[in-house]
Amino acid sequence: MSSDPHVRLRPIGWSDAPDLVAAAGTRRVARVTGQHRSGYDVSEFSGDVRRVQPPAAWTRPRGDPALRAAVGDWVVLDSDGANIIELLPRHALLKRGAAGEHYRQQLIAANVDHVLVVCGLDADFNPRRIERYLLVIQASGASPVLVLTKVDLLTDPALVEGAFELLGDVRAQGIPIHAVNAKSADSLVVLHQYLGPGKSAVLVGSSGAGKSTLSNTLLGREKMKTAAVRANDSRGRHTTTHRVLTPLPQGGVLIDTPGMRELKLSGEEDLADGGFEDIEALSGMCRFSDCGHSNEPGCAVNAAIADGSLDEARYAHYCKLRDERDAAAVSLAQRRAEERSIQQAKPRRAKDKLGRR
Ligand SMILES: Nc1nc2c(ncn2[C@@H]2O[C@H](COP(=O)(O)OP(=O)(O)OP(=O)(O)O)[C@@H](O)[C@H]2O)c(=O)[nH]1
Ligand SMILES: [Mg+2]
Ligand SMILES: [Zn+2]
Repeated sequence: MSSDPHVRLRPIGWSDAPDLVAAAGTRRVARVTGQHRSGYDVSEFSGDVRRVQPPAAWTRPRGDPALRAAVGDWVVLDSDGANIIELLPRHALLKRGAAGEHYRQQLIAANVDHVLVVCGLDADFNPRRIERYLLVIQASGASPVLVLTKVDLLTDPALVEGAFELLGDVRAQGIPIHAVNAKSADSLVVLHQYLGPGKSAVLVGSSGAGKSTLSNTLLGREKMKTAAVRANDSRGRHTTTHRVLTPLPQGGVLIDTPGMRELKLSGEEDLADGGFEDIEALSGMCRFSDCGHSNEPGCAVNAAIADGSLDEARYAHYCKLRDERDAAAVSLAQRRAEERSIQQAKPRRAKDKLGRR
């Protein structure tokens, strides 16, 4: 037997992070590659897939979803390899607010080093949506990379330049941007710096952006199904329906995800770190500390809009994101308080029952 218990995990992205190694010990470790109603898919080595069952606590409807495994997580299995018994510590977690009446968070991927935001250079191109993605990624602990696909469809190079110009704020944050043809392996060589042994990346973006096409080209085989977008508006058909983690031939892993209709903020985003540092700083320079930036005298925000140093549309977008983040943060706090009171009520209820006997 090998003296290195994690040798088979390295090709599926094991990073030898000290806290992970310490928590795993010599137990049976696997990586979550898929999540289904009937259980989790996990791999103990490259090419392996096994359907396992989660601990009972994870199947209860309430409770913090971040305490359950997501695709990309490392978990400890029981000795038969049939059940997950523990979730190992993670270094990054990408999540969003889930659509629906009640506030919930949805986990997108865990333990990723890079989040590749995939956006087509067709009607999918939308700088405001990209800014929203970057804000959500900022809270994840992973680094964002912007991948603009379908560059081969643009016959005029000026159009590509125009797209880069519209992403000035993104570039100013130092976020890398690559324009690629997702169907060409040569074109994707620029992405190899984010992939490789010990590294994990996830692809996010709207349906039809080319996430699965990109996955297949990097994999060198047609593992993922792809489908043509609608001609009139470049919208995809939600071809990918589950998140899937796949080891790459050059090492490391890539997670493909279903196209997102809407990316709601989770409430944990920091606007200053998420690309709006300048606006947050300006707000601090107004004469009144509680300035609403409407008609107050000495308002630094209005002054910046007036002298053209702050784009009004960008400011409006910032306000929208800030209000959404604040509302989500209130819901998140309420949700956590409810969960705490349920947790605290449990032992009391058990005691009541014992007392009645
Ligand atoms: N010409 C060209 N076509 C591309 C490129 N990337 C993707 N496509 C095409 O765009 C369509 C949608 O690609 P998919 O890979 O299925 O998109 P997706 O992001 O996985 O979509 P969902 O699974 O629905 O979220 C397919 O017809 C691809 O062939 C590209 O860089 N160039
Ligand atoms: Mg897809
Ligand atoms: Zn002000």
